Amino acid sequence: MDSGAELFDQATPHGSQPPTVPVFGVDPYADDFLTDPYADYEAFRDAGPVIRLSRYNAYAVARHEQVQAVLTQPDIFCSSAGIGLTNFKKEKSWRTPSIILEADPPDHGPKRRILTRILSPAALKKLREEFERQAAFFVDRMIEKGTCDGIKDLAEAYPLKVFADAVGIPAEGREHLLPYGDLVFNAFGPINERFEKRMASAGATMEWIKTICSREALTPDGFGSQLYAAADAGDLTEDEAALLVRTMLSAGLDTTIFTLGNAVVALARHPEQWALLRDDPSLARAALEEVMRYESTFQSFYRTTTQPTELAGVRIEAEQKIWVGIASANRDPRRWEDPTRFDILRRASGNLAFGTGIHGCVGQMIARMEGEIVLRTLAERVAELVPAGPPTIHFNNTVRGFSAMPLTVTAKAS
Ligand code: OVM
Repeated sequence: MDSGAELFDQATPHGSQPPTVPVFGVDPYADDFLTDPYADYEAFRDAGPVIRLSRYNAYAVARHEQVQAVLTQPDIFCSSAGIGLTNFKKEKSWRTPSIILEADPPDHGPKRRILTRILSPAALKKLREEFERQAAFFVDRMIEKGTCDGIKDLAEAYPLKVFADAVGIPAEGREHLLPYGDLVFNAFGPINERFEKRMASAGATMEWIKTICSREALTPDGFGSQLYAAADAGDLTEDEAALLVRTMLSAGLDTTIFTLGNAVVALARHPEQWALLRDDPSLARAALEEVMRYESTFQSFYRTTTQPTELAGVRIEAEQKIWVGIASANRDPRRWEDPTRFDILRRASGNLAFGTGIHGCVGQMIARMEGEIVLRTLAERVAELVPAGPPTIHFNNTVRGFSAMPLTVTAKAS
């Protein structure tokens, strides 16, 4: 899909600004848009630094420069009105707002610092060996099967084991984690049919999430219990500890699962890139970074203006939702050479897949650790990684990924 812009006179009493903002009527949440959004992103970027999405009464930024500008001015482009289309100042959210993601300074910082500490390099170092052991287990199981599903057998199985264990939630009930995440990420778009359909069948999932975030439900050694320890130290209330456990379960699974899946799909579809990685497993870090640039899991979300402002010469009123095109920024030719090429040897750092600024992903080190370990383990143990059928896309308003990727894998000679 690729639909051109109409020109639109900015409705303003003041007149001291460029006369037009390009307007797009396309629905960026329609199945056919989500199937392959990249041509539309290109049209968004080429139309101008700031455009309008008329269907959602929102502004939009799709170029790297403006995405970065919006994310690094949280006082003007705030998060406390919600990062979906729902404006929390006017409408009620489907759940209690997150006290970190959907918060601004000065509330945001103290919560952020607690998560930064719990997810510190020293804390992650203690987990590395077990994460490596689990990666070897899942990759070896794929090799034994020969024909397997790169999504179910690896991309989903791995974080559902290692990250959920690290948070300290029981094994029982983990099947609720993906349906919950699907709701969370659908809600960062419009409250559309896709969201409503998932919500209609989510009763038991919502109950389970609530239970699992409580002190009693968590193992004594995980991240969750450390949040309750922060509550005991007086740094959080008990309710806030529960909400930050919820944040870990909301933010830490679908994101890494879809990213691992996007890595498997990209490598299976680009045999010459897979060969580079397989022949040099130390490229795992770089390959992960390029996957995040090329097929960004977190495609888009919103900020809300707190005051009238100007962005790239375009005046924007207060209380306006702005669509922030992360995945589009990561393919902006103004920033990247040959951006549609998947190239694990390029310098992909500087991509905005983890966001940037004060809300930049606080879990990015554990996410990178999972990704790097899985890709390195594949490279060390697998010779052939070949599609055995097409991937199945998973439709979500915010995250891009796949629900199946049939593969044939063979072992490396040892
Ligand atoms: C949260 C939350 C949920 C989803 C994602 C996220 C990427 C945070 O509930 O705080 O960060």
